[in-house]
Amino acid sequence: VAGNGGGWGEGERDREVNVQVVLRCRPLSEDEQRANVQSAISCNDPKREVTVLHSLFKQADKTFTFDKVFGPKSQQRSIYDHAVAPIVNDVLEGYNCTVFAFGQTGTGKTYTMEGEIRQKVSELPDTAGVIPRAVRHIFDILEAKKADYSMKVTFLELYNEDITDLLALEDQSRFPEDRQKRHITLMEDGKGGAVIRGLEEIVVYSPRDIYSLLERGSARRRTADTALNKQSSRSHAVFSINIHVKETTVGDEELMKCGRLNLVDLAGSENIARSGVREGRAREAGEMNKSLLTLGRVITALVEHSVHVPYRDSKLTRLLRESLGGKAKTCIIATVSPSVHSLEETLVTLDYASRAKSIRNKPEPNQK
Ligand code: ADP
Ligand code: ZZD
Repeated sequence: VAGNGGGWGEGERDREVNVQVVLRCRPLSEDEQRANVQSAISCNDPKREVTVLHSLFKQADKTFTFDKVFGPKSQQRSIYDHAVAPIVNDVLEGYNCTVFAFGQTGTGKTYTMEGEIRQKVSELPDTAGVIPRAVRHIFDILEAKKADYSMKVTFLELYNEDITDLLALEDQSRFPEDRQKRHITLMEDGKGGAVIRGLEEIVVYSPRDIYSLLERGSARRRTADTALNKQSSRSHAVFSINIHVKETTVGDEELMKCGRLNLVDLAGSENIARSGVREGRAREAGEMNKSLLTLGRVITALVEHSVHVPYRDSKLTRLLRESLGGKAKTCIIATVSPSVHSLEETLVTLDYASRAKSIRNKPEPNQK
C-alpha cells in the first residue's frame, strides 16, 4: 500500500494511542469521619492532579497527573460520562474495549464497576456503577439508531487461576453425582488471543434481561465470600458484552460491526505486594496471585519496551492480551482511599497507575 498501512509507514505510529488512566479517590467513610481519620490525599479534578500530603509527615508532597481525576465528591454518573461513555461508542463502531478497576481492597473498585442498589427500582439509581450504565447506554444508542443488533454477555470470576462461570444455570439434577461442574478452558484463537470454552454466553434483548443476569452473577460471587475469608478481594471479575450491529448505509449496503466491551474488577492490588514478600505459603500464594503478578509484569515489560511480554504466564493476561499493548482501546480506573492509614498502599497504586499511562495500544476495529 502506498504511503502507509503497509508496515512501517508513517501512519503506523499515528494509529497508536495511550491506555487512558484515570484516578478515583473515594470519600472518607462515615466510620472514618467519626474516628476523625485524616485525609492524606488532595485531588484537583480540573488540573487532573492528585497530591499525596507527605507534609503531614514533614516530607515533600508528591503530585501525580492522570488523564482524569475524580475526587471524593465525584458521582457515579460523572465517572461514566467522562471516562467510559466514549469507549462504549467505540464498541458500537466495532472496536474491542476494556475498562479495568485497579486498587487496594476497600477503595471502591466494585462500587465503581457495579455500584449498589438500596431498593429495587426500575430506573438506574444514582449509585449504579459502570456496568449497569454501560448496558443502559448501549441499548439507548441501538434503539435510537433503529439498528438491527444482537447482544451476548458473559460474566466470569478468576480465582487461583480457576475460572468460574457466574452466569451458569444451576445444574438441576436430583442426583449430586450427576451434577457436573462444567469444565471451562482457555484456548488460543490462532490470532494471538484467547477464547473460553464452556462459558455460558447469554443472549440479551433488554436492559431488564441483563439486570437479572447481573443479580445472578453478583449473588454467586458474594456467596463465595465468608466473614473471615473475603474471596472476592482476591479474585478478578470480568463482565463482557459482545455486540453485533447491522447497519444499512445510504447506498443500501449492509455493514456489520462487531465489538466487545470487557469490564474488569481486579483483585485487590495489595495482593501483588503480599504474594511477593511472604514466601512461606509460596505455592498457594503463588497460584493465588499469579494473574495479578503477571499483570504487573506485563505492564512493566510494556512500559520498558521489553522484547518479551509475559502474557502467556497467567489466565488474566491471556484473556486480556489485546487490551494491553494490543488492538483494543483501554481505560484503567485506579481507585484509592483518602485515609492517612492507607498512604503506603495508595502510593503503590499511584506509582503503578502512573507507569501504565505510557502503555500504547494500536486500536483496530474487528473485521467482518
Ligand atoms: P473494593 O471493591 O475496592 O474492595 P468496595 O467497592 O467494596 O471496594 O468499596 C468499599 C466500601 O466503600 C463500600 O462500602 C462502598 O460502598 C464504599 N465506597 C467506595 N467508593 C465509594 C464512593 N465513591 N462513594 C461512596 N462510597 C464508596
Ligand atoms: N455491587 C453489588 C451489586 C454486589 O456486590 O452485590 S450492584 C451491577 C453490576 C454487576 C452486578 C451487579 C450489579 C448491581 C446489582 C445489585 C442487585 C441485583 C442486581 C444487580 C447493580 C447496581 C446498580 C444498578 C444495577 C445493578
